[in-house]
Amino acid sequence: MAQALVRFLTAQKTIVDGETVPIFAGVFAIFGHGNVAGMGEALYQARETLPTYRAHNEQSMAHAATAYAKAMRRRRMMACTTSIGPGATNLVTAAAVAHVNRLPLLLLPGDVFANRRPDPVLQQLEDFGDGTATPNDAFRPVSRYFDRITRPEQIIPALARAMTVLTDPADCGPVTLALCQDVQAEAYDYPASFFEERVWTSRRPRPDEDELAAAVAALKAARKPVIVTGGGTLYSQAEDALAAFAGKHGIPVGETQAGKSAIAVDNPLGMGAIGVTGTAAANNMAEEADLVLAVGTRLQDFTTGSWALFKADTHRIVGLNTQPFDAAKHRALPLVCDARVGLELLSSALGDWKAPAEWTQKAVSGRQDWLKTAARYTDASNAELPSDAQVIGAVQRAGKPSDIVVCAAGGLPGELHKLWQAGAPGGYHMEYGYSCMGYEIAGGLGVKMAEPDREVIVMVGDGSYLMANSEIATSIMAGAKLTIVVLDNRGYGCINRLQRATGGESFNNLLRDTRHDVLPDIDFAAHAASLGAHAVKVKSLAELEAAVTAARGHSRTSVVVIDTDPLESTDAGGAWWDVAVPEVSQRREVEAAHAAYVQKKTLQRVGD
Ligand SMILES: Cc1ncc(C[n+]2csc(CCOP(=O)(O)OP(=O)(O)O)c2C)c(N)n1
Ligand SMILES: [Mg+2]
Repeated sequence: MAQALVRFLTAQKTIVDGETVPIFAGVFAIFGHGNVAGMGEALYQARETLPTYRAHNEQSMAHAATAYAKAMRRRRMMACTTSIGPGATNLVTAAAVAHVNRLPLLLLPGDVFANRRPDPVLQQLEDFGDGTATPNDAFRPVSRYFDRITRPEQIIPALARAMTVLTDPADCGPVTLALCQDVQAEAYDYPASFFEERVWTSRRPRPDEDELAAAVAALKAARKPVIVTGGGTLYSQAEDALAAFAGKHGIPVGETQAGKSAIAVDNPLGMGAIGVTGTAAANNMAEEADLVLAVGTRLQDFTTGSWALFKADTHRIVGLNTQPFDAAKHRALPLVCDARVGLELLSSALGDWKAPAEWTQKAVSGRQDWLKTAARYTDASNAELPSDAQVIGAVQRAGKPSDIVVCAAGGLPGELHKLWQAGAPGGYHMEYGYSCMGYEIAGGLGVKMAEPDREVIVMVGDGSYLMANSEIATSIMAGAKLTIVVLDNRGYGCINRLQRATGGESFNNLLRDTRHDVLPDIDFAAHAASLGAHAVKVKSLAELEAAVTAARGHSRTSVVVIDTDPLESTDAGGAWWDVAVPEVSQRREVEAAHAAYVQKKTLQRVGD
């Protein structure tokens, strides 16, 4: 069965830039008794056509596979196979990342013996009341499609179903096929048709005529329209259509975390980031907007300012999305279709219609003001303990337009969202659906595998680095060179700031505020060097710029470490975010924060 499964995977193709290529670029594998004999032997046989990569941590390897698919704009993907038990459940968090971010990922964890003869095997949990339950049931809520293969012929319908989910623009997400150990090793006479080559191409659904007409009418009635562009625009490769649409109709564009880099940094209507970590340019327009054209976005709370950002009573949302669930969120007028097709059809139906000139002009000048403001935060400085923003400025000055920055959690995502200037589409790779600490380095590996000719710069806090760094060694093994900038502010800086902002005492976030016998003084450069990386600790922003420039010349992964200020963040721009503050506390600071919170909640739209 495992051999048939692998042979099936090698026969699945897609077309990228006119060339037919395997849709599965490879398999990440960590073997154990749950997969080494079955899947291991199958992957060995196929090693020339379907490369197998050995990683160091199952969660991390699945992050790498997810990042690969995101960087490939969902056109190609990878599979991950693990043993039973801990190897399998180590994948669950990564499955959630792919699920939230709507990214294709094929997970093939080992599972218990279907014949149950040797039960309980090593690492098998026993449920006293349910003979069918295994730890792999934990994948159910974090898989778009979950199946347990208990007979060899079940892979025939299961893999067909898996492929439709993995390649569907609306349903796309992780597929988990839990492979019972004995069944992996069983023989079955599969039909030859099962192994025939199949080419999967991206579907571009066209809109319903009535929905299109309603969206056109809503836009034509708008006086203050804005566009919010999300990851869907990039997956649809609709960035040219978006720029043409915005330009022709004079509509400013705000980008979500997943959507950033779709609009060129010098586009006068590119307002940059929108929402909680948005620019003042984007958020000022959003506050007044009477129509929000939401393209390819899930409208998560960071985008909508927890539903307090769009302040105009009359505002209306048009939800242009391949997924009806997203398209109709918050009473939006749904326009269910592909982003590129939808924008093109909307534009031709709108004809010469343009937003009022003073609205467009307001956007253009708001953008210029913001760029001046942002530069104040990112400019070179001699600061002894620089801010994240100043580090971003230095990395950016050492960068090239083709670079890809990778990040996921901590204070950096907010700072990068506001301040990073993405030089080209796909140049900003942020996992901010699940914002999973530990994604950064592993994700960088996957991005580099997808884009070997572009420089991949991972920006990561000390906390995320410590949570997952072992794929530095994998990146060196795989020749997938990364430049990793570690911002060491000695703790969970952003959560400490959030704690303070919600009235809390600094507690259990920065290392100095923890219960400890010895305050750790971690030598990140020595750690990274021990994994095989070029590693250097720099003492100033100027040294950082030089080290990032030097890293370009290295063929091996580099780690550059800099101490940063845990208390500083960019106070310009931004919007309110709903984080619940206790109603009752013995601390006056919490009571004050709660009173302010209650005030802010009055701005939140209920029922929209
Ligand atoms: C796996 C995981 N655990 C916990 C969190 C909650 N969390 C978000 S940011 C953060 C701190 C990150 O610390 P660091 O990487 O040093 O970045 P900093 O906040 O200092 O910028 C925590 C604990 C998370 N996002 N992911
Ligand atoms: Mg930190």
